[in-house]
Amino acid sequence: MEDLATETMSSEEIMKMEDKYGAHNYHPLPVVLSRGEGVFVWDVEGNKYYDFLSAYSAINQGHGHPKIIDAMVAQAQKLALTSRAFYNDCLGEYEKYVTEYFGFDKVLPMNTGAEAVETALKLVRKWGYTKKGIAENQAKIIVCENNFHGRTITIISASNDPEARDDFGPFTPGIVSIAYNDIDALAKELEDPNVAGFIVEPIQGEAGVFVPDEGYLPKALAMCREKNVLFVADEVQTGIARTGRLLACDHENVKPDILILGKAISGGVFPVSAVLANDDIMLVIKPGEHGSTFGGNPIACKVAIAALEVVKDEGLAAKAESLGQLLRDELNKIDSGIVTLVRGKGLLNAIVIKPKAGKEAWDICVALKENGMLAKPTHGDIIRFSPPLVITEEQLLDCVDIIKRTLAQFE
Ligand code: IF1
Repeated sequence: MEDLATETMSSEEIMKMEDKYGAHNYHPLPVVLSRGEGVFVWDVEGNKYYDFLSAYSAINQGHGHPKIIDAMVAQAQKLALTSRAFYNDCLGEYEKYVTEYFGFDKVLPMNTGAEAVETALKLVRKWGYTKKGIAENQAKIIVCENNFHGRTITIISASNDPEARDDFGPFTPGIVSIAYNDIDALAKELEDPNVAGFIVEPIQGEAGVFVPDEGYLPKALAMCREKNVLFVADEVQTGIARTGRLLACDHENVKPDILILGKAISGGVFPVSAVLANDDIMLVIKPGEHGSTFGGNPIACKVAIAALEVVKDEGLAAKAESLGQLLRDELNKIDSGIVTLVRGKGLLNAIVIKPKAGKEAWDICVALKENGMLAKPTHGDIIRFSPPLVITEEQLLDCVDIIKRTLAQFE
């Protein structure tokens, strides 16, 4: 077996090794990271970068937060996994903590965002049949166009993105897609008595940080309540203080029937996701009807408690609110012929790029990397800017300067 030690391998060699041995299901930016601390990451050659992606808002608390790492290491050395075949001394403590933290009766612990979304979809259907009285196998769930809820077969059945769907059919039935931010489209579909739930991202991240009109979410919630349809908020990306409030739904005091969390609920150090709901919904799932090997494992429980404590202790929601406003103000001052739009909420932001001389968002991200900052394009012409929420004002302004200098290279 050839020596696979990567300590002395170059970025180039490591990228080649991944290409040879790994599935080609991603097209990463050409940078090989080996260390992270706070808002910074370093590549194998020792180059330092600002992380302006935060693993798609999973690292809101910054890389290697000591409180979270210590919680993970301590529990790992004690008891890592029991499965749910037995009780353990971490899960109940975590369940109490997280349900009180977000204001719901119960939590169903899972691992990835997609698993939590699938869990929510199963809850909606089961509630539809056993509580709303929908006829067997007739339950419908309303989703929004240009959504991103994960990559399982049922979730891509709800997607209108050809890249997500092509050649993965046949698809799960019972899903109706409507335009995002279109309250009339929702009203029309809610006339169908077989609708059990409406799942929505309070801000559509992957679509390019689409913030819906003021009032859209509260109206949607009211209409769902009137039609006895469950309102499900997918806050996997927008939750955990990212948009300037603990939850993006909090901006307009929208309390979903089912709340889906993931990513930064663990500070990005361990896969943790969660579905929260009150008893009248959560208790429709009986013992043995749903779960997962690692769901609610002791390490996940301790890591999530620590990660959520950091959010409160360090006032990360307020920081995201003020620094996000500063970032948008500064980006809007940049006089650039290739930036057509700046949008976002809190520290979930994006710029829309008008390709010029054959250069597009990808080329700008490669240039940003050369200038010491990592960001990733989405859908060709959008660059997402979502640094860890622990970034300081000075560091943020330094990043604005990097963005300015980089954009100037393409004028
Ligand atoms: C990748 C996108 C973002 C999510 C929402 C559920 C999930 C996600 C709102 C599923 C996950 C991640 C997946 C990640 C890239 C990233 C992403 F570009 F894919 F669309 F953030 F916008 N709901 N989003 O954003 O959670 O199963 O991944 O834990 O697939 O590379 P997951």
